[in-house]
Amino acid sequence: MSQSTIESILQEERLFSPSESFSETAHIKSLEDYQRLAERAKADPEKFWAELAQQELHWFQKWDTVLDWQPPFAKWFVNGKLNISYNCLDRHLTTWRKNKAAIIWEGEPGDSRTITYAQLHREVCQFANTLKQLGVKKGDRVGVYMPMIPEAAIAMLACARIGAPHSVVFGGFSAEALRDRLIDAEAKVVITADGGWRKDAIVALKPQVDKALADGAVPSVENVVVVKRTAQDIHMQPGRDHWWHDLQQDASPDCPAEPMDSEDTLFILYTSGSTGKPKGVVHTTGGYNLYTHITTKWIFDLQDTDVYWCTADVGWITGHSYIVYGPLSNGATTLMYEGAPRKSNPGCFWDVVEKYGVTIFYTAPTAIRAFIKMGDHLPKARDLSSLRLLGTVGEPINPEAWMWYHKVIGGERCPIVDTWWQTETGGVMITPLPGATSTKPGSATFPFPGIIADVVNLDGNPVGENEGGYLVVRHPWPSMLRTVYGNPERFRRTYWEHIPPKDGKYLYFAGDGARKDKDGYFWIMGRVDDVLNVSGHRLGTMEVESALVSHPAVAEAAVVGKPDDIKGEEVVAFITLEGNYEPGDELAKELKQHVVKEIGAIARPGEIRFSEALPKTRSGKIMRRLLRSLAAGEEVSGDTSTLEDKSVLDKLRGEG
Ligand code: 7RM
Repeated sequence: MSQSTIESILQEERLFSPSESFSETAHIKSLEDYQRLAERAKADPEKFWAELAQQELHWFQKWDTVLDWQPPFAKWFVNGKLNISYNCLDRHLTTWRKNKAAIIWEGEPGDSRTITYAQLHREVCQFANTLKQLGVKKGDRVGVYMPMIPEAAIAMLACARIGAPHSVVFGGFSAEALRDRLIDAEAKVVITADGGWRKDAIVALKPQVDKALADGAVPSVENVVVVKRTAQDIHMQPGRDHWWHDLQQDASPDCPAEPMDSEDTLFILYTSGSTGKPKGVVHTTGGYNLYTHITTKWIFDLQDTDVYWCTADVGWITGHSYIVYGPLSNGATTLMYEGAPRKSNPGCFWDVVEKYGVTIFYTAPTAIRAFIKMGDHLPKARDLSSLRLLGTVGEPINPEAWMWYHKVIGGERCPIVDTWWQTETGGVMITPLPGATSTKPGSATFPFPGIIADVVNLDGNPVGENEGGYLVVRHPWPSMLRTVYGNPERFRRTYWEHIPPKDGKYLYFAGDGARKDKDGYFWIMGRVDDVLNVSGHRLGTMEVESALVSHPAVAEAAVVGKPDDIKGEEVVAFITLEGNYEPGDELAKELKQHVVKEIGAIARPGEIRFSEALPKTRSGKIMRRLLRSLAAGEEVSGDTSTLEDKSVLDKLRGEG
């Protein structure tokens, strides 16, 4: 965050209270209601979660222990048996929701589809049988590399139905990134599409899968299932590749949901950290089902008449928890949109809101900032009066963007829920409850009932009012990650030992900086590690650096984030070259393209700066703090006494 943003946030005093009419019908109606819940949960967390699990979910068999906590390893609802696909589908079929729209899909260009719960159930069962036909068994991992089409949700639910953990890889990731993830997860099958629509163009997905699997690079993959979406020519490898529609045609719609153990893995989702390759975050069945269910219900105040739209991609955790599992578990209507705002159609989001009468809209601050720039005339030309609740996620929202969202999109009548959470937390952790919480622009407000969050120093002691510190969680929660796939030590080190445990008390370290104000409101300041947040997407500086040094011209690379008005942060790479290469625009372009090839377009550096040397400490560590200041065009301040060669700084500034 820039200094000016921090200052404006520190002065933020405005308070927005929920309207009486909103609170009246809300699930959680008042601050007192919230406090009562939070206190009850704090006094006896296990009882609190057990009661909700009993009320809100269908269990084939009840658990015998609510929580088994062997820090840092947690088991929730031990020996309970359930199936999240059953909770998202089957249980609604015996109610009036049978013929309610489960998924409204708005595709590109001009396609659309509405799928009722009964229809979705049938398709999921068929695809579950298809997977079985391909030899997928309980416990086998399935890779999903899809555009934003209903088949992505169908594939996920079908995997869940037979107990095969899915690992969804965002369709914007490159073949190389896909391959790394498929190898790590040892996926047996990959589900993909021929292509997808991205800003008026077709992006090839199947050819990326072919590239990822080439030369037997992922020996575990036996079959590839391909949805025909864009219908361009693609290569189908006999014996390995199958068309979705061919397989579905022969599949029986009868497939009972497999009773899963509460702690059976539901999915693995890769996310960037500050070191090494992306981590496979493991989520299990029971706790994740409960937590995404109840957070969706209370935070978005879901009512049966709502048309709920989360603009994320299913390739991210937000898509998993708040497009697919949370809404469907509640029997809601969830909207899936394949498009994205672009020059040729800058008002497309508002067209979708108007067309379907969207009532709840959940998006990222980066999108809001882009809309501000595109102009108020776009939303103002549409009827947005159906909206009753707005949400944001992915990065801190600056108060200006919050106010614009409130006024121009929400017509000053919609509460805004600024939801803080992570891939690792599975569901939203710090958030307003819209009928209860008075909001302050830029603050995620308070922890969800049952979540004991705090701001501490590196000794684990709480910091003072308005003092910056590290955001932690003090007690396990149902949807917490259970481990890093194949690497429990990394799980322990990264999240639970960063702040050394004292007297057997473990703190979950989120990697974010935060402060609490005089009223106890949480203000999230952003990452404190080497993780960037570019347009709400997490990116490890090391990942981008590894991509860069894999290019023959690059001797050394240091990547930092530079504040950006729209994207939040932009990737800036400082590069030293191998002796026989010359810096120049051509090479800079080539290096940017190289990063796109290695990771994907989301990681493309906005700027490449060539340098003869990088600023390092005497022990050889790159001083990113200095590079960040340089990238932001700020005066390099603070302590430079550990800098090994002071002339490097002058050279980087262009004064050498
Ligand atoms: C859901 C998601 C997680 C990181 C997290 C934060 C940042 C997310 C907010 C936020 C401030 C928010 N998962 N973050 N939400 N920062 N206010 N409301 O984004 O794993 O991809 O990223 O995103 O830094 O650690 S994620």
